Amino acid sequence: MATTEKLISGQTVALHNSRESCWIIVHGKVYDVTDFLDDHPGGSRIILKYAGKDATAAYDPIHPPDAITTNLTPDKHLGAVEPDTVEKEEIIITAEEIARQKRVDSRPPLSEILNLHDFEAIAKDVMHEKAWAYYSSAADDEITNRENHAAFHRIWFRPRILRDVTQVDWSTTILGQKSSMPLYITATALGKLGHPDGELNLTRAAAKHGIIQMIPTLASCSFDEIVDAAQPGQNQFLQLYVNKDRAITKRIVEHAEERGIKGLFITVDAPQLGRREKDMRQKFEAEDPSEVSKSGQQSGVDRSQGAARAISSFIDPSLSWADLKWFKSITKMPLILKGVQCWEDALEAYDNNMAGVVLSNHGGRQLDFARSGIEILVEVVTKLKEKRGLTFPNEKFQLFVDGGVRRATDVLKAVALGATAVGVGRPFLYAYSSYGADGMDKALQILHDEFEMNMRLLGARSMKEVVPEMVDASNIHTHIVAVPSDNLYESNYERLQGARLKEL
Ligand code: 173
Repeated sequence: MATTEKLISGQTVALHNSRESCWIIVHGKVYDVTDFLDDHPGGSRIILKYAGKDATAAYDPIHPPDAITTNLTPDKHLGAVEPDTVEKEEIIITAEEIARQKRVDSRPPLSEILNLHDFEAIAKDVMHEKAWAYYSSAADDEITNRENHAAFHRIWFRPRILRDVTQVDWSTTILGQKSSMPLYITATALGKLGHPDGELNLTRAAAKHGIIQMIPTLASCSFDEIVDAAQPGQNQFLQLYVNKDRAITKRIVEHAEERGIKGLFITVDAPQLGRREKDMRQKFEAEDPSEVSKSGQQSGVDRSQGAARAISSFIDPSLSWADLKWFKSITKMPLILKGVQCWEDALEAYDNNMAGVVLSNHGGRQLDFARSGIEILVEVVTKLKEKRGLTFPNEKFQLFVDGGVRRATDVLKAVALGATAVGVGRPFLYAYSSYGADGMDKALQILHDEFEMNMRLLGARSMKEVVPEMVDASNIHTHIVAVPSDNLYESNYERLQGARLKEL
């Protein structure tokens, strides 16, 4: 049934530009958000900035397209804006933005990008400052963030020789689904901060390269957009933040199952979001200083908490083991706990009939000094063998690791130690944030090339041949040598100078 939508002129919208009556335009539709102002998780000020105006450009990176329609009752959907009646905002291009554009134009060609670290280096220079701060930030002193990568340096290879490695095959099966590599794209929020196509860059590259994408609860694109963008036969997982309102969670889970999602990864390491100070400082400095009182307190909502904290208040901190039965009752999808950090909880997950666990500290963004996933893997494999006689990799109870992965060798170390696959998050964000879809394509090609070479050099012709005897992880629990330097200390104190020659 065709409905004739009410047309409203841009001039009329512009009259509703105050706290008393606040209308905004998003994707050509007019909404009355007056009563919603104080409920907006990101605070009212940011909405009021766009009162009477088109807010689409600011709205898009932070919200899935349907966030506004699902949060406002139908009576607040006022109609469509009459085309060409909205006064164009004067776009002020700052000196900073001009400088950034120059850096974008100076990117080396993709052919010169040799590894995943290269994307990170370029992304740091070409991304919008806030986007970089959000993606790259981690909790507190960022010790765990660095440890995630450093921990792989404590594992060394014991390659085998003379095995005819003409043919090598690094494909595998993850939760019963084929994958061209023993890795998957893990969930990361707010994909459009880095590129206007957001998570769809990941969906498309995953299709091309035959790997699985985990769709985040807090994607910038809507869940359906991401599923619709998949090719026939392409498999996707879903990461789930459990809502305080379980009816909402139930709807999400049932819908995901209907749409063919092959695994539900329930995030269990974020009952409260960690303090990512780089992100917080960014947002704080971006505020209008005149709004900050002498005590440093701002009026109303505390906006100094960064992007993620602002939109995470729906996550249920009361989630507990007792809830797992309920999840079992509402879905047949394999259930995986994402964010397990010790063998005791891995064992509990196994005893609760989970299909697996992700040994992860959330990219170092939650509890600082949490151990790396790869370190946890070693104790989980040992203890689950001891307590339940399990051997790994194990089809019935799969172990995944994420955090710090930058090379195929990192992945191979995890597989050798018993992981089915590893999750890769930030490196893919950096790949598409710096070079769009082509960057993501290149990142996966680099990994394929690294796998091919490293499988040959290891003497493993298939994933089955990547075995514990191929690695020496005897130092994995030793943190003494790997605690990274203390950034704050080093920037506050000057280095002592040694003896120097007099000026000549
Ligand atoms: O790590 C994150 O930033 C994250 O998981 C998150 C959680 C809630 C809202 C936005 C991001």
